[in-house]
Amino acid sequence: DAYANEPTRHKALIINGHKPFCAEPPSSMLVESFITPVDLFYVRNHLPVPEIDLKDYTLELAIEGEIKKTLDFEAIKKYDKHTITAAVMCGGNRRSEMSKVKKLKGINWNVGAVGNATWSGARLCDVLRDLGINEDAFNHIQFEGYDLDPSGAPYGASIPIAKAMDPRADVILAYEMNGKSLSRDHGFPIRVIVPGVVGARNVKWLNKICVSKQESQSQWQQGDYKGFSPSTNWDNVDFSKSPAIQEMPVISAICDPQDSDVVEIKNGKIQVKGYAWSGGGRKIIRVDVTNDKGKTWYTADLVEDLQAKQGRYWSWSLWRVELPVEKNINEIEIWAKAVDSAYNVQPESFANIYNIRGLLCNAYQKVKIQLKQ
Ligand code: MTE
Ligand code: MO
Repeated sequence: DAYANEPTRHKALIINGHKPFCAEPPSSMLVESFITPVDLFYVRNHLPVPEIDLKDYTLELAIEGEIKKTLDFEAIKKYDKHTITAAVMCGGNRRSEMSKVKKLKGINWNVGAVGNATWSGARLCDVLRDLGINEDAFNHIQFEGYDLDPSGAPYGASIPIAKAMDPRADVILAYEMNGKSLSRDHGFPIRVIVPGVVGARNVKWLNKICVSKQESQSQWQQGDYKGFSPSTNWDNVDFSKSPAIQEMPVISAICDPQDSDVVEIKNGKIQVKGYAWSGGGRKIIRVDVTNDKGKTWYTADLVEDLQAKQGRYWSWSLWRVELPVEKNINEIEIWAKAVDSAYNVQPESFANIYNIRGLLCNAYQKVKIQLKQ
């Protein structure tokens, strides 16, 4: 059994898949802290967790498949240490809401396939600069993990070379998460953090970096993690016609209360909490919340990364708002929508963004709750 040696996990995690292991924290715990504790950070594995001994660890650097250099762990640590705070979000986060529109394929994530952490490591641009490549002669930087499928093929993904080479894009080869060595589930000893980009490109257990004219040819870059029209189905889908997801769109979620919770009214108000995030370093500038289907919108208070620089807002924002509720009403529906620094707004309904893989699930969240007078 390739899964015989998996790490132990926090008991509070809600398990969406055992082999490979996929799990998310309960939504109310998710918004308790701006920095997500490592053991409550969602886990999305596609394959068994590899067992890596630090003294045997190597990272290969290749150009068009030809290995140019091999770094051990110490060699990576010699590079300047760079620390960022960044959210990582699965492309399928909130899929369970989209699946109510129509059947789709994918893990049934609630709102918890996201976490916010500090990551420290070497900048990818520093490591690549030492390879002495001509940036204009290539297009993509491919990554491979140590985790292998039954045929021996590794997990793989790629990002555009411009993102990889830009020092302000903050792409790092991370060896620390929240100030400690990476845990096995989150990529020990080294993973790539590509802030502002879909989780799938943040390759864990990094084994190889390849500079190439081409994107990664892996299943996860070519035949998955792509968006389609709501009318595309499994009979007419052509994966070669859609670009691989990189930067994520603006999204928010209501985490506390959750659908069908019973909530106590205090001084005529209820408290609502959640998170909001956008890809590409775009800051969340506002979160609007309504409890009368959009007749009245209340602006939430934000907790945000005050150190982040413009265009490099990789962290999520937490938000909270007190909503006034009328007397003698037993049930209300709460909606939330976020606005990012490019004034991108979330779409209202899932019906018009439905796609067969259940990705990019960023419609307004709508939760119905019961009120206790
Ligand atoms: N890297 C490897 N090597 N293997 C994987 O299965 N899953 C990807 C990405 N990197 C994956 C990987 C996906 S789809 C996501 S959403 C994130 O890792 C999840 O990161 P986490 O488990 O640390 O939260
Ligand atoms: Mo993912």
